[in-house]
Amino acid sequence: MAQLQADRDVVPQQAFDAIVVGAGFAGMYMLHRLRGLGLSAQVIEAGTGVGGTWYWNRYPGARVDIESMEYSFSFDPELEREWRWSERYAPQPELLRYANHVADRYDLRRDIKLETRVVAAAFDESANRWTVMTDAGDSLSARFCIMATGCLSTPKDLEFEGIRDFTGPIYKTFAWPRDGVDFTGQRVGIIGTGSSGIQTITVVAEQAAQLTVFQRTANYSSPAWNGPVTPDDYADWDANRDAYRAEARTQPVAARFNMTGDLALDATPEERQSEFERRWRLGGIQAGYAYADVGTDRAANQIAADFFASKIRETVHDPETAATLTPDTAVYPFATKRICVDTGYYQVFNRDTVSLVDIRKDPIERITTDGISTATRDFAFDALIIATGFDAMTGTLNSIDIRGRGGLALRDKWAEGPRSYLGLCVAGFPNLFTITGPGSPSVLTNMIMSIEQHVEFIADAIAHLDSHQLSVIEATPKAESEWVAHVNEVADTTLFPQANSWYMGANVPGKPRVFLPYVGGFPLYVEACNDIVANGYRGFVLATA
Ligand code: NA7
Repeated sequence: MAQLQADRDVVPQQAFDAIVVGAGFAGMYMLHRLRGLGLSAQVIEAGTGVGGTWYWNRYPGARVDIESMEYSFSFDPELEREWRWSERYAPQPELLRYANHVADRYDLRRDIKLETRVVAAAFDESANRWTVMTDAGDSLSARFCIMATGCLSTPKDLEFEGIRDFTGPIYKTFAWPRDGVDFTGQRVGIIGTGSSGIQTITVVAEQAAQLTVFQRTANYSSPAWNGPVTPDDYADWDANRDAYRAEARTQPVAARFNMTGDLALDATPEERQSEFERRWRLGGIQAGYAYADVGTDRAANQIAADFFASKIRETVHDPETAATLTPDTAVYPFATKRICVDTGYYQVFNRDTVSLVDIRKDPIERITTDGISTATRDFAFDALIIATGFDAMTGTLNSIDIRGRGGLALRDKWAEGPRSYLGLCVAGFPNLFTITGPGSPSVLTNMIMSIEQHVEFIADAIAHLDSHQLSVIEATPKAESEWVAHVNEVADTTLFPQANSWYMGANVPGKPRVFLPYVGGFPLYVEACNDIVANGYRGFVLATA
């Protein structure tokens, strides 16, 4: 804080109504809504372009795991009509083009400062303003500070001994070379079999002379059955758009997964098999959402796990490889780690050029000058790929020195895990908002729908303040505590806490083991937000300067 004050004395401040951190979908829509209120806003973005997740994650095979027509903005029917997705699950380059289209269409770029990272933000209690510092040495002042920093934007540290010794190239899925990489003829090793790893593996396996996959935990993955969006698909979408969007909002995941509430344990084995098969053929993560009790009841969960295991056995020719690729429900229950969506993942392991190493049985000891040494073997590679995931949901917020009342650091307040009201506001941090923050449905939903709902909540809250001559909104400690208790209570009714997942913060050594998103589902969450607003922003203190 002292440093901030000192810097503020020397650098003239630029003043805005709001500063938005991040120019992904959340930051861009936030800017658009703030402008709609007639407010001045500055977006600050570390990348050289807009797009957030889809700007950074350029690895081969990267694509969205919710159907693109649903994973796109709904706030402007004109935007929807003029943009046409080429594939059911759009690849990263197309998603990035969409982000750029949005930036151009709404003339957003003039208020987005690129290649600039926010390093600190402090609330000045005497002025009721935020001072935001960037790595370029700029000091900006605003009434509101809005974090649109994404849920998966800070990669995990590279945890391997000897990683600097490797003499060949090391490619990270979250920071892939812009011009791509050609692995033709190369011996390639890849560590990590989450979504990023799985999508990368399916593409690199087609090029590499030899691909070795180092798997710590087997993941569930289901086929996308990706393909072109046909004129008929669009005719249907255009005719039913409003109904489809409304239907998505009734679903816990905010996408049209047709979750019925039926229980696996109430169905006969034949009924279950037929329902799982039907959803498997629909593609994407639909099969994971066949029955409501899969996420809460161990026996129901095992039934779903067995169905997925049978699909792996059907696909992978070598029984030992199939067994290694099959998740063990004693390690984590089905779907308590995010189910991946793939295009030919398990089939890859039928290639002579692809091999699988189970590093639970044969742990990686170190990276060497020319490859990887496990407990029993030395592997030589021309290139390594790291796909070991992110410090999810809190990593980016904690990497910024955010100070609230009395100079309290957010990272200190969150030392035992994040505390937030609705995943949107933090007690002691007035006029700070976190879009899809911890404690909100966020990553358990169609992110774009959740982003829209948060942005609209924030814009409405600011408009409410302004129209009532108020200047400060702050969550009360009581409302925050009750929300945190509710988030945990709901999580504890599910099997989620039993997994060492990034949802639990358990993928990062030393990170508090807390379930990060809100698992109550999108409709219940929206109802809670609307009820809070209808009751005069219950749980918030609204005040004049
Ligand atoms: P994930 O899903 O966190 O996957 C990371 C993978 O890397 C996973 O298989 C991890 O195994 C593995 N991992 C992580 N650290 C290590 C170490 N130290 N040694 C070996 N293996 C390791 O990240 P992704 O980027 O793939 O996907 C993140 C989300 O982005 C995804 O869920 C979608 O929402 C999009 P583990 O399971 O921890 O044993």
